[in-house]
Amino acid sequence: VAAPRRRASDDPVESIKASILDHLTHTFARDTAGATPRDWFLATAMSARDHLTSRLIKTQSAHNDQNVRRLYYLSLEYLMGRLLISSLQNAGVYDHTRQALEELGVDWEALRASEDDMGLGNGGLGRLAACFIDSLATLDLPAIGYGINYEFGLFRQAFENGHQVENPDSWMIYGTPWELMHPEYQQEVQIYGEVENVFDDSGNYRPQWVNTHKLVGVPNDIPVPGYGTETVNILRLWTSHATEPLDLNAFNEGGYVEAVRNKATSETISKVLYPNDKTENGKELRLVQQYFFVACSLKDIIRRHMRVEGNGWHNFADKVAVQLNDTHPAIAVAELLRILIDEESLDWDEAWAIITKTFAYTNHTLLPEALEKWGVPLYARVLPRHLQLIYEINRRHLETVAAKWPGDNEMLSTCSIVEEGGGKQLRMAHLAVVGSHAVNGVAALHTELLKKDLFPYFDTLFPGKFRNKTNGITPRRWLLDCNPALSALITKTLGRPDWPRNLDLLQALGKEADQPAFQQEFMAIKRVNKVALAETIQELCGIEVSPDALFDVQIKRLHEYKRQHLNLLHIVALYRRLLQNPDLDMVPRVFVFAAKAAPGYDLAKNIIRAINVIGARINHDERIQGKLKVAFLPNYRVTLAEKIIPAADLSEQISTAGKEASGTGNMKLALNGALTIGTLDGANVEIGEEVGDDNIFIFGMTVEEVEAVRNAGYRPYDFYYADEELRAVIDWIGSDYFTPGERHAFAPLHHSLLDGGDPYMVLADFRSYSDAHLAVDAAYRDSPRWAKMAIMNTARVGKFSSDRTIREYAEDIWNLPPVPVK
Ligand code: 26W
Repeated sequence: VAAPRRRASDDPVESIKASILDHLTHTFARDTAGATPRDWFLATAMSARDHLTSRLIKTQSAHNDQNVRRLYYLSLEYLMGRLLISSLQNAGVYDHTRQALEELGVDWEALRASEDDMGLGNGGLGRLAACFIDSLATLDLPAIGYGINYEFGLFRQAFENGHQVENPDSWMIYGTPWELMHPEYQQEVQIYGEVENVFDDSGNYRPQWVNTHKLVGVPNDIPVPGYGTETVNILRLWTSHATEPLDLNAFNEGGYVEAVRNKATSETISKVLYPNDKTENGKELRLVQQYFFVACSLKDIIRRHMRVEGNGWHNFADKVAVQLNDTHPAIAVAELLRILIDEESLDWDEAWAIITKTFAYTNHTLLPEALEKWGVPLYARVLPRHLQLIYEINRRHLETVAAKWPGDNEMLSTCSIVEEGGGKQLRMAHLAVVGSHAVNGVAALHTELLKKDLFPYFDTLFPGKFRNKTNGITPRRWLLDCNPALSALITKTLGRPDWPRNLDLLQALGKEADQPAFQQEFMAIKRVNKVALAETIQELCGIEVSPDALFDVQIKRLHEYKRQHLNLLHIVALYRRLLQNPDLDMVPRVFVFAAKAAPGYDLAKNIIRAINVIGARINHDERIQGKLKVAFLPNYRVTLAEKIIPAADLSEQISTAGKEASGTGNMKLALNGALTIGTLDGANVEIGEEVGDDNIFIFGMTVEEVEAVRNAGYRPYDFYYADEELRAVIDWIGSDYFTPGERHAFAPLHHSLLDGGDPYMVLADFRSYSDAHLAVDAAYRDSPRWAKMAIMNTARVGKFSSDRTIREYAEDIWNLPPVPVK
């Protein structure tokens, strides 16, 4: 039945009902009888959006009217996940909307399942950006996130015969209700072309960037509401278009396909997210993506500033702070310099002062292969003027280096932005460090290693530039929204509902950790969440698991350094122990994996296959009486994480010490009452400090030990021969036992562990890891002890709220005061 136009109602539930029905009818032309869950989702999302847009307008006018200082977050990735629940929660209409839908007879679960994830990121870095913009809005900080509106997000993963297969993620094929397109703010930018050496009348060098290719960026804005506040910031994502939709000459000559070629090429830029979180060095389209979004964003920032300030370069850096999320947007340093010098005719020193006051840079990795470098010939073709400017930045930078270390040529080449030898390459991290006033690592240990190993001389050259900002996660999505039962228990126990804005309040749960009644409530919720996950495992993997088993979870991108293969070795060792002693007294375990491998990363894909195939064999072996199960859930993404994390007992954070910059999944799992088994790496160190040694299982070599063993010449065979069980496990995996008729199926894995030199020292840490698991087993048998440990984890990880992280950035790096709205 068609609804009448919406009428205002005093009853919030009635007015939400009216709003949803109104959108169903007048926005989507559906009646209630024929509406699919997706129609209901769209109508509900539009109704939520109505709440947000009026607040968005109010927020933006407040910021504009007061001409406030703003933070601009530049990131090539935003891993947002679904937006419905968080939008409703942050708009403060979640309960009323649920009730409205119930009264309308709509199936809520089906409705929410019909929203596709907004998966515009690879992993930790992209999800961190999403948590940060949530915190920025919640803390009333004036901020805009800039990025790319990829038509295809991270690929969808399926398994065929245990192999990963990738499918395109066409998440917006039927449109998305959250984006507001703003063609009036489109920006034209240029790329390619060449530099003409022109001199003006006074003989000054005035280079001209000519014969360029023009592109148009059209912004799509996503509203970003804070929780428990009026602020609604925006996430502005650029879509690329051609300046001319059609080449009329070609068209008139009958070249129909030729006529739209330029359009198709231009639109390719925002087509697809690169699925690699290691390296895309050398990929031209990736460089074009970076420049396109940086150039559009800077133009937009300058437009906003000049609208108020006229020709106000003098106070640009007072009003504008730009954070570079890794080096992916580091070309912004050269682009702003080009604008200031070539277009605005500022002199070098003035321009450089503005730049270094404006930019700050966050480093997210120490892995050498993940550090961005671009070949000079590619740069010369795509961004010829920027290359000149980078050379000049480098010339001046090397003057300071030479002044500090006179006569030291080695130091010059170490510190240079341009790497000589082989083909010349631009080191984007060096450009970002030189062009920024602050550089930060993402965990205490990571920042120390950054100063010591990655940029040793820069810390001496620029004292005080390097800071730590330990990562955090938003407690809204990662507790309030994903674990409603635990959230309700917390609100009841604390006697106040505002803990999602002040996560340190959870400390008070510590007082209940010894209380049997509280322990039972806490663990009963965990069990309900495990039952739900068990159903999902049945649905997605066809594996039956018992919610009484210990749920042992490793969920993250698949990478050698994260050592999913160490976990696998332990599983195979347990399997072997059970076969040799079927009565072995052990706590039944369900090993849960979820991970995507970069499509070109063969070893990572081989590890996925090994876990799938060996897991299947274990799952079907009746001799072990269901004591071991292995489930690799396909298509890991934010939505799946929200399902797994509340159900986890044990959190695997087992990277080789010194390799994981921070980790953020470790924080999400601990917050939801999972205990960590982990190395002293990344933020694990700080999690251990917060929860206490009794409430975490630490194993393995420290950074110093890793270094010492490597310097002494690490030989995996030493460990292989010294440990009978380890040797048997590796030999077993290397045989065709698990893949009858298919020999050497896991040869890449087997090779990596032994003849390949075991670069991440899996063998060296195996025994210590296995022992830590025995301690886990013992702790889990003692249910009150385990419950207490789990509660202590939830109670003591308040530090890892991204609100704390963002407050530190705002105070220490951005100098950004909050601006309350109304
Ligand atoms: C395409 C090249 C590329 C290279 C590196 C893409 C993405 C990257 C990122 C640096 C990879 C990444 O996500 N790093 C992770 O960042 C998280 C947030 O700070 C940390 O918690 C993780 O430890 C770190 O691996």
